[in-house]
Amino acid sequence: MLTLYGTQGSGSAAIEAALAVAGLEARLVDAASWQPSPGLDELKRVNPLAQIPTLVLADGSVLTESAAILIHLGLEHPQSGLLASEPSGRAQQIRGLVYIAANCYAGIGILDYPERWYPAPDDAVKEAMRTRGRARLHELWQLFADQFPARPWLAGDRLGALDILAATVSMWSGARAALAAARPQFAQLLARIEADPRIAPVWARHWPRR
Ligand SMILES: N[C@@H](CCC(=O)N[C@@H](CS)C(=O)NCC(=O)O)C(=O)O
Repeated sequence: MLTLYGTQGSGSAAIEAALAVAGLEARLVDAASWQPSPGLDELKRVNPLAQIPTLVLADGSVLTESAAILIHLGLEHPQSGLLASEPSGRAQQIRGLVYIAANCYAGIGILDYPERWYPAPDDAVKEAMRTRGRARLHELWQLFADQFPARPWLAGDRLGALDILAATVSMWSGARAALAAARPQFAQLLARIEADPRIAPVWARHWPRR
């Protein structure tokens, strides 16, 4: 049995969506570093960073990092279409997954926790980091949209891991509104991904008021 640590509105939505696409089940443990809970105590024992998503595999090994989890699921379940079987397309999908994790997701971590990156920031510093950080994040998304074409999905002829991670990480820090204005076709693609019958129920649980 797989165990997935996560909480509503977080990056664990991406892994829940990927599990749904692959037809896999997991024990879900509600846990997040920002809300004390028995689940958080359990999460800290398997992932000292206490970040979500964290997935514990059937053999007890711990997988962190959204891109790594998605790549693992895609490789383990080739019939899911999470990753392309054709090497050149798959290489671009892995590139896109790492792009989102390394650039966009990491940037959001700085926006959410400026005090981890700047010693005792006062309100002015926090505001300056937030304003410039959001603008930088939106630039990073636009560069992503320009470089990763949908044919008709980011993962090729089937909706896959890259679609799922793009749809998840773009939910935060105003990225969707910025993309709707600057890259409307890409924003429409994100809407199509969310509307997929395997993804829509996951989104309804994580973002019920949209
Ligand atoms: N590098 C990780 C980042 C995961 C991450 O930042 N998750 C957020 C929730 S969406 C988190 O747990 N933040 C809490 C913290 O950093 O204390 C990944 O790609 O999965």
